[in-house]
Formats: sequence, structure tokens, C-alpha cells
Amino acid sequence: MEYLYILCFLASCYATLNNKKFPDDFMFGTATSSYQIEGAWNEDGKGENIWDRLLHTNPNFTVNGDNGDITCNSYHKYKEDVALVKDLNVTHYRFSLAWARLLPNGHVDQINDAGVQYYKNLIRELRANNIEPLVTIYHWDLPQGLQDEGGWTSSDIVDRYADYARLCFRLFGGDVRYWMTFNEPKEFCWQGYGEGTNAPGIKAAGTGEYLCAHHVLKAHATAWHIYDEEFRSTQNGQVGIVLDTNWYEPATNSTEDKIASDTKLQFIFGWYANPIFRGDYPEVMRNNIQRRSLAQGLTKSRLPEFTPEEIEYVKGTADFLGVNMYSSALVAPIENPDVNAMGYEADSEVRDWLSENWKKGASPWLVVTPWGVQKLLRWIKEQYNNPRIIITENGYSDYDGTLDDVDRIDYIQQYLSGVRDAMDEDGVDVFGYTVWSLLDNLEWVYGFTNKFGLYHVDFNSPNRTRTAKKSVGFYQNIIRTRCLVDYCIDIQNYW
Ligand code: GBH
Repeated sequence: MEYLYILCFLASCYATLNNKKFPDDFMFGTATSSYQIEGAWNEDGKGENIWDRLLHTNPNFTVNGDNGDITCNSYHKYKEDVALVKDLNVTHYRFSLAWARLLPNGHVDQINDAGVQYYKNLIRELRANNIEPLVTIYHWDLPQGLQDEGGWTSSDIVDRYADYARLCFRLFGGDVRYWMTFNEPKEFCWQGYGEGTNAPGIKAAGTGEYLCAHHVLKAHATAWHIYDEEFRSTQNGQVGIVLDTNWYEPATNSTEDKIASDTKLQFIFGWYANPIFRGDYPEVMRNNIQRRSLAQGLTKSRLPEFTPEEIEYVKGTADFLGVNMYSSALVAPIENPDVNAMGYEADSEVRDWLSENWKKGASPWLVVTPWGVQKLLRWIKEQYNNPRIIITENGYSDYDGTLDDVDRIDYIQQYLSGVRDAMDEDGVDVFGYTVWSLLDNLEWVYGFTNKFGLYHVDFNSPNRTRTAKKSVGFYQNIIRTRCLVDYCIDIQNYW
């Protein structure tokens, strides 16, 4: 019993950490996004985006009225930030392009040269330091001009996005091997056009999020085909998409709860992954939304339909899959679902909640559930025929931004162990992992109160001074040893 106790103590009372070395070519990185770190919101010709507009006209939208006007000021401090990335010794840095910095009104007929120069400089600086840039084309900051034309719920957006993506490939593609078309469409479609809790703050649950997603999927596929036909042979890169989900753990062992888990994952992840990897929306989505739409007195489903040609066009349009995974929830079916409740969550007829037993981060949705990552990766492998996966985000938030961030260290260590288990035990094809985030930054509606950074940022100093947290040394060490514990088994070079 004492022995067990000591073992438990050494392993922090969690399942034993994986002791296999990560493969030599496994990529370790860190991530940010434009609106959250750049600042310089109206400098050098940048246009207004939907977050600028929302938070200027409605400061109560965020905790303390915080916004991205200055935030980490990375637009002016990018060299310093690349030096921090370099110091971490990571293989890659994931950042996003601000559409309105490149195209102030969203259209390609007016290009902002200073914006082009900014990203060229950033990419050059990364390359000069031997850091692979992973470029997200869209991380939530739509030019306001395009929102005024209908935003993601207008079908025009598909061509506007395609023009923009083509421009990005042309301008930067010579130095970029990994492109991500979209970051977390589930979040910006649902929160932006369904629930109204993110920019542009539109409440149209039950229709808005589905229309948005439909256009996002077509825009994604169009960008992939453009790359494939016009750029791949000369630029030799890969184009993927970044999807986010929790792991949804059945509340009990019952068949109903297990089905609820799968249904929830289909409604959140399959919504995007199924059209891209298998063709068309998941069956359970098509069935539920059709049935509920008719019961609501509509003549057809609120879920838009793809034509057979569109199904073929969208299918197979990801060279890799980016997965953002932070957290888990319990699930069970909703008993006697209210047929008039609107929104994708109501349509799933599944309810989810957090167990009281799980440790929480500062973000209200974030619970420390490292065992969920292996289960999720296994589910993705089985569903989508073993795609190449990179964890494009994973990380831990606190309130105080403490430099002694042992909770973040534990979190990263345990989740990475789950990732390594999934590679090891389930043969999931994971080629990289990316910590969110390089810096404490504007955490959307939570403002500067939820801090995810490996580096602390002093938002009270005009200089926005960056200071390494303890997790920096920890992550450097993992990257150097490719090992999560004191001694690792090197299975790759063993035989
Ligand atoms: C990502 O979203 C974003 O890409 C990034 O910009 C952000 O800063 C980072 O992660 C940290 O939040 O309460 O049930 O509606 C995070 C993933 C998943 C977080 C959904 C919010 C809301 C779940 N998001 N979650 S719920």
C-alpha cells in the first residue's frame, strides 16, 4: 500500500506518464493569433475588422472592456517575439494573418502594402531563425466591410475568401509549408452567428451557425483546390484545417450515453470533418435537423444541403488535420427534448456538463482531463481513416499569470503523455504538438483575465514587457530530450 502511495505521488497521482521518446521528426511548437496579439488595430493602413467594431461599439462584451487595440503590441515587437520563439527552441510557430491588415475592406482590389511587408518580415525572421511558420489564414477577424456584405452567412463570402487565400499563397507561399484555412469554424460560426457571444454577435441559433459552416466548408475546399491546382507543384506545401472539440465522455456505461458521446462529437467535430474526410454532413446531423425542422413547421431542413457535385468537391480537401483540444465534458441524452429549442446543441439532443471532480483552469470551460486526449485521437483515427494529425492548440489558463506556473507544466506534461500514448498504443498518426499560447494575450470575451502564455506580458507597461514563466524551461527541456520523464525509452532507434 505504501509503495502504491509513493508511486502515485511520483506520478502526481495521475496515470503513469508515457516514457517513450517522441520521434526525431515530431514537431513541437507554440501558437498565437493576429487579433489576440498584434494590436496596431488602425495603423499603417489596416482596415477595421468585426472584433474592432464589436468591442469599440460594445465594450461590455468583454471582461473589463478589454480589446485588441494594443494588446501585446506584437505588430511592433515581432522581432522580439520571434526571439522568444527561438529561445523556446521549438520547431514551429503557428500564427494567423489579419485579413483586414492585408485587404482593408476584405476585397483583393485594394492591397495594403504595409500589411504584406509585415507578414513577409515576420516569415523571413522565422525562417532566418530556422523556425517553420504554420500559417492560419483565418482566425476569426473578418474585415468589417465583408460583414457589412453579409459575412459568413452570405454565399458571396466563398469567393471573397478564395480570392484572399489565393493572394496569401501567392504572396507568402514560397516560404510556407503548412497552411491552415480556418481556425475553429465551430466556434466562430456558433458563437458569431448562432449564440451571438463572439463577433459579429449575431443571434440566429438554429440557422445562422449552419449557414456559416456551409460557406466555410465551401471556402475551405475552394482554397484547397486553388492550392492544389495553382501552387502545390511549385510551393510543395500542405493545406489543412483546424477543428476544435472537447472529448465527450459518456456519463455512464449505458448504450444511450455512449451513443450520446458519438452524437455530440458528430455535431461538433463531424459537422466539419465528415464533409472533408468522408463526404457530406454526418448522418445523425442530417436526420436530427430534418426531423426537428419539420416538427417546427418548416418545409425543409435548417441544415443546408450539398449537391452531389459539392460533396465530391469538398471531400478529400485536407492534407492534414489540425486539432485544438483542451478539455472534456460528460454527456447523456436529453430526456424529452424540446422540439422548439433552437441551435445546434438543441438539435443534437445531447446535454453535456463538467464533473465537479475535475480540476478547473481560469477559463470556465477548461477542465484538466488529460485522459480525454487519447480517447479523442483514437475516435478521430477510426472515424476518418487515420488522417495525419497535428495538435494545433492545447494549453492551460490561470488568472494571475504567475511565473511559477506549475499547473501549466503539469497540464502540458499530462496531455503530451496522452498524445504519446495515442501514437504508441493506438497508432494515431500525430506529427506535432503546439502549445497555446506563446504570450498572455487578449482571450476574446475574457479579455486579459484568462492567461494562457508561456511568457507573461505586463499589460500595464507601455513596453508590454515579456517575461518567461517556469513553463518555458520545462518545455525547452521536453523539446531537447523529446522525453516527458527523467529517462525515456528510444523506441525509434531501439532496434
Ligand atoms: C481556442 O479556442 C482559440 O483558437 C484561441 O483563439 C483561444 O485563445 C484559445 O483556444 C483559448 O481559449 O463553454 O461549452 O461553449 C478554444 C476552444 C472551445 C474554448 C469551446 C471555448 C467553449 C465551450 N474553445 N469553448 S462552451
